[in-house]
Amino acid sequence: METNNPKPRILIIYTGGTIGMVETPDGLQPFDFSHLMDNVPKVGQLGYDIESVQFPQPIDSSNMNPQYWNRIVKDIADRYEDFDGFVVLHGTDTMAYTASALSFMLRNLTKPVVITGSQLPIGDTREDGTENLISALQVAAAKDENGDPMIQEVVISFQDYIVRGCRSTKFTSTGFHAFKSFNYPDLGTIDLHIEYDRPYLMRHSTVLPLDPFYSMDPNILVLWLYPGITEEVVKSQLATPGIKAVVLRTFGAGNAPTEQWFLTALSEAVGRGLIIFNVTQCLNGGDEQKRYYTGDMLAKAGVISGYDITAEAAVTKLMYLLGSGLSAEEVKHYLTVPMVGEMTVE
Ligand code: ASN
Repeated sequence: METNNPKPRILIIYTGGTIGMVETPDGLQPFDFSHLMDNVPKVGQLGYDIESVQFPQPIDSSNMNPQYWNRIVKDIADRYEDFDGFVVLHGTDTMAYTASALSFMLRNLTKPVVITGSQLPIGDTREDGTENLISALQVAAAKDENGDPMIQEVVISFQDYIVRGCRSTKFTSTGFHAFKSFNYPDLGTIDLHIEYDRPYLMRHSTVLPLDPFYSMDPNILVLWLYPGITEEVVKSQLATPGIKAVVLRTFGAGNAPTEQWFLTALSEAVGRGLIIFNVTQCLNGGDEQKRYYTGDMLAKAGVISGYDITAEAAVTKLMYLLGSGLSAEEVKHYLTVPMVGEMTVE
């Protein structure tokens, strides 16, 4: 894993988002990342070997989808051996979904994949993009005392924090500190120095060849509960044609109404083969399906606990498992097992 080249080699993948925009006579436009040094000359001061690739049409991340994830995965897989680390520049709106998706799709990843973006365009007078980009490059280049990559997983590096990708959530649309990991400690802090919180970093006992995955199955439904939700709404959503799994956004410690029509609708859906995954609406904490009678009723109806998983990781984990050609029983089994550090099972 050590390289003879003393200069860190980093590949930047520019997908779009606010970060890559500059003011032009026609307003804010994405800039050409092959001219990165002209637009962000400070990057040159790092002294790294940097190459970049970009989406032909940079996107607002609200348009992110599994085809675009495939493209990012392919860009990394095709050049995996050529670089020490990868920086993905991405809009903030769906960054936590992409960070979660890539965590599952980049199987056997042992190099840093650092995702960042910004809240203000890099071309604005007052902006957060330059600092986020430089920090992300430094995180992607960091080595430990053995010469191994400090980061060996997908992370989001944003403003003052480095967080595990599959634990991240965008929690403010205006603040510069836009991402948080509510249920897992930060992996590092970015202030005068970049400090890593070693016990929480992903480490691998074996280094296997990267095994990219390209078959995410988007046939899932997110059902958000609220007091007063009607039988018609629940039943019609659970009858959505083609869906194979449901992320059920429940209350508190994984609770839901105990009205008979609701429990019957769920157990009938489970009986038809739908996989129902219980993910709390709370940002912090998680499901304890057995704690309250209301949660226990869900377990009895065949609903699987998501513990403290984020909604972003739940959605992408289901897409990954459903796309893997597993049996329903195998999918249900893997939902209860942390695969890439996405949840804590006591
Ligand atoms: N709408 C933008 C995006 O997600 C927001 C941003 O990047 N700050 O692409």
